[in-house]
Amino acid sequence: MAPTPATGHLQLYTYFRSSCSWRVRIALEWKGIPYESIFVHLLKNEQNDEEYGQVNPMHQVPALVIDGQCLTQSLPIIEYLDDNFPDRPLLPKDPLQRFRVRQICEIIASAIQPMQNLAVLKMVSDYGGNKTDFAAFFIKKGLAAVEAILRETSGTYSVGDDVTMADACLVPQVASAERFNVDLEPYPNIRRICAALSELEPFKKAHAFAQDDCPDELRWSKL
Ligand SMILES: N[C@@H](CCC(=O)N[C@@H](CS)C(=O)NCC(=O)O)C(=O)O
Repeated sequence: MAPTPATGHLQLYTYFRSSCSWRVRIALEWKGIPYESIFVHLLKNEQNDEEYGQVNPMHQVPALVIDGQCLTQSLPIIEYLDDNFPDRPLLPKDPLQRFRVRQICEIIASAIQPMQNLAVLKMVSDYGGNKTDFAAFFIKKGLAAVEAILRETSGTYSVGDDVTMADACLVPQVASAERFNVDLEPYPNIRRICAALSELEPFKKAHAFAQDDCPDELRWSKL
């Protein structure tokens, strides 16, 4: 199916390693929607610049500027894209399947990602905690729950045989798990699905290591 042309110039405020930005990049690439990346360097704290606060008062990425609107929060952004660019849908029509997709997304977006977020981990360290152990605890708990759901819902991908928003959340989350040295052995369905997704061109293009703001030592095109 031919991708829907964009209605205007889209700008994505993004950081290569940000799992939330990565989700939106997957959705844009999946639908073949052209966009311009505006890089916000999280480790240089650019998200907390006053100027960026005008874009996203939460001082987080991603933010998507589309048709004069500035959208924040990755999951509503993906749903907005799905509504406005309905080709290659990321949400199933069947209500139960749609529920399963959102259920998986919610675990990743609400129960895992906030616990590995930069600002949260900085505070864990500031209070004397071990930030890697802290993040890994919540990643393992969340991935175990996702794995249990996938045993019932997955086909080739997370929910059935079509790529969905759940897959757009899963791939970046698994990359974060690897960064926090979480052993993925206990999650065979997650590993199988991510391997299948990694073969797809839109997932390759959206990958952290394919981004122009990725440092040369990690960037695929420079290796
Ligand atoms: N719920 C938000 C979370 C956004 C978020 O936490 N973004 C992270 C990167 S994945 C961020 O910008 N962190 C900056 C910080 O912690 O200072 C979404 O889904 O877009």
